[in-house]
Amino acid sequence: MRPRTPLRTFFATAVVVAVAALAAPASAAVTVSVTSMSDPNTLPVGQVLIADFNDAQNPEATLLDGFTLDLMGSTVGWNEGANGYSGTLPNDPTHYLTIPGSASATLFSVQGLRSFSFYMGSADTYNSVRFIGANGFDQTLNGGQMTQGYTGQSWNWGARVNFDFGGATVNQIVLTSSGNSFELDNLAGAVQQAVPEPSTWAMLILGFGAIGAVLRRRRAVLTPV
Ligand SMILES: [Ca+2]
Ligand SMILES: [Ca+2]
Repeated sequence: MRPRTPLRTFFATAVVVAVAALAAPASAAVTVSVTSMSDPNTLPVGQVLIADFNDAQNPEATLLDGFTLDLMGSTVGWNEGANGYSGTLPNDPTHYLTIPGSASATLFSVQGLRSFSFYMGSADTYNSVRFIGANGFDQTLNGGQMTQGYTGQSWNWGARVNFDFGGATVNQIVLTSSGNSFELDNLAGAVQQAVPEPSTWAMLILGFGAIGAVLRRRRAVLTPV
């Protein structure tokens, strides 16, 4: 058996990674976890902040790179807790997102997300979140499905709600409410690492093969017989 040179090991690893990238799960399930009364600024391990809504004048522009947000009837920074339709978020004195009845907000991710979370208050039965991703992934969670059954609407209840996509990649998240209101802040997520397209992998693998052939030929020339 030929010794495994570093180049051959790298080539074998590249093939394994390429196969894993092509085998994305088509029907993974969303797993929900809820951390009640958490600090609004504490994020799950591996996630980064996407939006904090603290710039109430320009919330659709103050996002992590690679994300866009459409606020369709939703509001940011309007007298939270005193406008007649927003509840307050405990331990969170900053501006946050309010989705009133019949409104929505949609977050788009260029690279996609492996998981997503937000800090939420005053949980209602009529709040919902829909996750849309690659390979037909499309799942919606309503009311208590997001909050492990709690829909008591208390302004003293606050929690970080975390969604794991079970290996799927989600590019679009639609937050909606059919009543007043869905209140949330500090959107966060684990961004999918950039994976080359299959055609790029083919070029890379062909390139590795060419380099290997050159090295073998050079070794054959240099090795005394
Ligand atoms: Ca905020
Ligand atoms: Ca609410």
